[in-house]
Amino acid sequence: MSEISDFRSDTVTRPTESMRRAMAEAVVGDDVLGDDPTTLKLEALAADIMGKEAALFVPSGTMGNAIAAKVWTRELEEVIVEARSHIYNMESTHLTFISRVTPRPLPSRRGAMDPDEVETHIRKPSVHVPRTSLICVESSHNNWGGAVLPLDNIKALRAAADKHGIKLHLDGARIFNASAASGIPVKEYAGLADSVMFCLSKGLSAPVGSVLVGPRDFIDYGRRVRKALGGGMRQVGVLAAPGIISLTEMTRRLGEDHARAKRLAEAIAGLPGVVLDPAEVETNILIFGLSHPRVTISDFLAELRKRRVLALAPFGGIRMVTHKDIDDEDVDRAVAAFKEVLG
Ligand code: TLP
Repeated sequence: MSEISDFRSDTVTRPTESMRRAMAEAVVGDDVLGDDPTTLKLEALAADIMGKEAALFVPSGTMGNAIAAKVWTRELEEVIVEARSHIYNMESTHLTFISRVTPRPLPSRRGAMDPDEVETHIRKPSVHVPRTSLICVESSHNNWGGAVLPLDNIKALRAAADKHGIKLHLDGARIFNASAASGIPVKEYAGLADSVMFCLSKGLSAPVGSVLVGPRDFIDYGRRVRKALGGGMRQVGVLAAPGIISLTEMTRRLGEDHARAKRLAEAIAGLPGVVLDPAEVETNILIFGLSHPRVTISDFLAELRKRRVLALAPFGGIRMVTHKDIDDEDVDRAVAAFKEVLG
């Protein structure tokens, strides 16, 4: 058990010992000049795992999504996003700020937008209306409590995109969690999208970094956009090295995090005030309501903190995330704290 049981996010994971060793020993060069061997190795590995032509190592998931949107769209265009998606809500409006396109948020069933509804919102350009050029999906879906998008839903959205000649981008920050939960290889998800962004620095425990994958010309132009955004990095092999370990060693342990999230959900679901259906916990994220006669959400988070349990409430619901640095005792500590505070 850690000193503090930090359930705020899987972004809090610390690099493993082998990652720290790999960082110290990484062979490096100037990646802006294209000769950092460790970064080239990470990008080749990522492209191969996802079944795409090329990959680009980026400092953050936000930058990866921002580059994808920028490359796939032009001004006077529109992008279909899911209403609770990270791209729409939590990335500081880069769609308008960088790509200068209009987001068109659509409702969904746990992240899965209705393909017919999506199709009715794909707009042909006219002097009055923008052209829709991109659909963005997210899996696993952060703000839908780690929900995994059904493969059939992505297939139907792919078909709609093809029918109208537009692109499909997958925010796969946690695509390895989706894959671990569904048993569907990441390559199969990636094969349905034109581009995928996935994060190394969440459940996969690398200290920094995400990867954008897609066709060669998309990545070539994306590399220029990354530079323009100030994301060209020099001896960045020291950060790519732990990313390689994320992909070769850390993906296979995600099921453990999912099992702990489930156990936590089952233990707290019946407690006074907790509004949670454990059946909806598919991966490593729990989001639940609190409706208690005495305890408000902010009091509750403060009481948890006193008991060395950290959680967040980003959109009114309480969010708890399991990850490598949460073990069974951390879960027990959290459950005990819940029982004490909620009575
Ligand atoms: N999400 C963060 C916070 O919600 C900001 C987290 O702690 O989970 N896509 C998805 C689905 C994400 O959850 C995140 C990060 C990102 C993109 C952006 O990644 P970063 O933080 O690397 O820019």
